Parts: sequence; C-alpha cells; structure tokens
Amino acid sequence: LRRLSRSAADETFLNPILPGFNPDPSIIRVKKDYFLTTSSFEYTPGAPIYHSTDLIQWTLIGHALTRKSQLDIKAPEPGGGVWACTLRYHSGWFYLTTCVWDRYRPQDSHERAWPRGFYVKTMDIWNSDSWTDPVYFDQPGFDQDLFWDEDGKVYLSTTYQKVNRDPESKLKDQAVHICIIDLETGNSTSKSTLIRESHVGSGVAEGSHIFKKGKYYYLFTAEGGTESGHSECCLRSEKSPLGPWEECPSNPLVHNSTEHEVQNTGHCDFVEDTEGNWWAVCLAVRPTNTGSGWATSVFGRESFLVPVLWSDDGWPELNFGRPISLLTIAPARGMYMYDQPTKWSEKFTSPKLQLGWYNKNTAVKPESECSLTARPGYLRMYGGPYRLSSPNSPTALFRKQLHRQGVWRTRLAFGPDSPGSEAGTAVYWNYFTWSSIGVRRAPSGARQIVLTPSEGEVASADLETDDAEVILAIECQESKYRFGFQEMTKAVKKSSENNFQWLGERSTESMTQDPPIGLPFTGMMFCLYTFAEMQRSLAPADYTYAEFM
Ligand code: 6LW
Repeated sequence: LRRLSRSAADETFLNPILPGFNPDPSIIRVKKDYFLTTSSFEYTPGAPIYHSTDLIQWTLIGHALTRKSQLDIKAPEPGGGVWACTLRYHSGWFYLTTCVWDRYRPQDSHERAWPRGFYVKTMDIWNSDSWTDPVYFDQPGFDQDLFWDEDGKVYLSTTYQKVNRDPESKLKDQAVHICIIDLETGNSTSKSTLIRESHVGSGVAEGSHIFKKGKYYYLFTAEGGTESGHSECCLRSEKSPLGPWEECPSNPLVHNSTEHEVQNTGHCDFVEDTEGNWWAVCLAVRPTNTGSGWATSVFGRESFLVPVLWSDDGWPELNFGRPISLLTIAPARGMYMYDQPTKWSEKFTSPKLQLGWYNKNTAVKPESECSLTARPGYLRMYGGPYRLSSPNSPTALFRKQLHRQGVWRTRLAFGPDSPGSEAGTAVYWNYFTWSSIGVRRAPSGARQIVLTPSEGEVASADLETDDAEVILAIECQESKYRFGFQEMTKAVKKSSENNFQWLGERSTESMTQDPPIGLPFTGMMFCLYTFAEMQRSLAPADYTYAEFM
C-alpha cells in the first residue's frame, strides 16, 4: 500500500460527516459504495444505514431493524436499546451485529442486565425489509464485532465483565473477549477468552474491530470510557485473532483533551477507499456544555471521518497524529468543502413518511395511532395514553436535531376532546428532560396553547377560536430554545404568517442534563406528539407539515 504524505494539493472537508446523534460508526465499502451504521438506542426503527460514494456526503437509505421480531424495546432507560452495531460484508451478504439493552442497570446495587448479541443479514442492503430475523450468540456482551479469517473461521469479539473480577475496579473489568463461532447457529465453538483490558485510565475496553491487512491481524479498541478519557488503541498479531497481541507504540492513537473544539474522540472503524487510501470513522462531541464533567452537546455523539496513514513498519496513524478537529485535512483525492444542507421539510402528501422519523421504543399500536391516508395532506395521529415523561412509547414521531440554529415548525389542526388530551411539538432529550408546546383545553373549556417543560411549570395562552389551525415553533439558538405559536384565524394574512407569539424559553444547558438513571447517549430530538392522559384520544391531531428552516 502507498504511504500517503501531506501535500499542497490536500483538500479539506468539514466534520462531523453525520451530524445529529450518530455515535459508534461502523463502515464498509462494497465496490464503489460505502455503507455506515450508527447506534440508535431507544429509537425505532433501529440501526440506520447510510450510504455514500465519497465518504463525506451521506444519505440515510434505511434501517436494519424494522420489525418487532428483530427489535422489541419496551421501556428502556435513556441510552438503552441498540448499541454499537458492526456492519460487515462477506460473500454477498451484509451482516449487522449488535445487542439490545432493555434495562441497562435496574438499580445501581443490582447487576447489569447483560444482553446477548445477535446478528441479522441481508443480500440487499438497499431494502430495509430484507434483513433476516436475529441469530443470537450464546455469549453476553456489547459492541459485538465479526471477523472472517482466510481459513473460514468466524471470530466474535465483544465486551463483557471479566470473570474473577476485581471488585474495586468497576469499569476496567469490562474488557474485550473473543471466541470462534458457528455463524449458522450463533453458538461458540471455542471458549471465550480475554484479549484486551483498557490501558487508558480506569476505563473499559470496548468497540472492538478486527481485520487483517498484509501479514497482521489488527485489533482496534475504544478505551477510557466514552467521556473525556475516550481514546482509540491498536494492537496487532501475526499469529491469530486469539493473540498474542502486540501493543502499538503510539497508543492511544486518538485522544482529544478537554481543551479541544472536538472532544471524547474514539470508537473507530476502518475502511480502504477505491484508491487504496485508508480512513477511520469515529465518534466525537462538539461540546456545548461541560458542566457535568464530560462534554455534552445537543447533538450527543456524532460521526467523524479522519485519514489513516500506515507507517512502513505497519502501524496506523490517524489524522496525521493530530487532534481531531472540525475542519479536517484529506489526502488529495478531489475532496471539497461540503456544507450540510440546513433546511428540511415534510408536507405529509405522500403515502410514506420520509426516512429519519422515529418512534421511541417499539410502538405498540402504530397503525391505529398514526396515518398518512386518513386525511389526505395531513399526518393524522390519535393520542395514546402516555405522556412524553413515560418510559413507555408515547404517540410521537421524532427527528434528530442536526443544526444549532434555525426554527423547527409544524402546523396543527386539533380540537382536544377533554382537558386531559393534548397535541403539539416538543424538543426532547429523554423522558426526564423535554419541553413541549401544544394545544389543550383548559378546565373552563377554552382552547389554549400550553408550554410544558418536563419539570412541570406551565405557561399558557388562550386561543381565539375553537377550530383554527395553529403553527407551533421552536426556535433553536446556541444557548436556548424559544417556544412560540401563531393561531391561523381567518384574519391572518399570508404576509403576516410566522409572526409568532413567544410563550417562553429554556436553556440548552438545562435541556442536556444527564438523566438520573440511564445514560446520556442520545441527542436532541424534535417530535410531534399527542396523548390523552391514561386514555386514548378520540380527537385526531392533524399535522400539515413539519420543517426546519
Ligand atoms: C457503546 C460503547 C460505549 O456501545 O457506549 O461507553 C455505547 N461506551 O462503546 C453506546 O454508544
């Protein structure tokens, strides 16, 4: 392989390549097409599949986990659900392997509810419905990786808690183990052995990926925890994926400190492009908030791309050995600056929703609560019994926040049938932290707009009419969200549309607090929601569009 060097012809591009929460990227190339998946946690469908032909511009083309028989998430804590999938291609089949946490840690004093990993596969990655049902492994763990050796053996590496662990060392005990598996059954045919504990801080060793290049097997691991200590390490073995492993002299290969504009870098996967250049994708955070000791952002952890060079003695160097940054230098290959489009809209006029809408958890009755055909030109939703604070699946459709600044807006027709029913839009961090603006009926019978932060203080304004549609807006600024509305009475002229009455605001910092249970692993979502408290609403909530402008 060519050793690349920096030259005047180097181009730059902007990271992240996948804004909005998209951690734990795993990447493959099949001929000229690149495919990438990221963690989807408690949102369904799970395991998004993105496609690119230049590694920089990515399009969501579907999801690997779309059916209840593949993914049935009932009431996980924030950050539960689908973790760190690995995407691989072998002999015409695409494989996606992952695990699902339904309860991450029921209580601190209890053991974790360790899931078993599984894989699904398809020959047609463009068709989300074509992925098989899961084949479960007999091993517990998270961050499953599959490696096919030239002799036909398939290796499963995964992170789980060491046997005979040191009770003092809570995190370091979570280490990478490996076994040979029979792919048909998912059963191991060799004893699972420890291959790597974290050498960075007191953190876990996780996110393992194994591949062979030249005469070496390479093992990459994310270490130090996904917070400020997050790093990426490399080992290699000439003999076998079971080891012995030799440590890369420049470990950790990637580690950004808390001074950098991009932080918590790690969890890499690797790909060779069509021209023989190597690249790593990894997760990183663009911090907006460092209050709780680890950098958080409304976008959670996002996917980044950096160049990889191989030294003559066979060790990799990531991003020219420099800290990862937003503006990234690429070895010359016709790359260019690419600005993610900031505008997005959906008019609910086609029979299928655009990709990128999610339920929280596996929706129990999606067909009876959500329809694009019941009222042409509208998304019609009938509220189920759960509010946004519920660990259950509320009647709500979520989309990731991708940009710091702009206005999220929707237009709603809703006549609540009781004081307990409500419809509107919200900005949602997890079921502990959200803020909604919606239409309700006051005990007096008047229709109102109510602003409800998850803490429960409410601001409200009476509406003039009982039936006019309302535009609901959430304005995103660097440091806060503002919530406004406009009632579209007959008197409102086209020219004075979007003349919002602002009801209140909430700081970004208060919206990105760590949840009291679970993990702050996701990012901010906008949602359209409706509910009737502990009942089903008989009044439809009809949305004519949703947009981010
Ligand atoms: C991911 C694991 C991790 O599976 O976070 O802290 C998990 N470490 O590598 C979810 O992103």
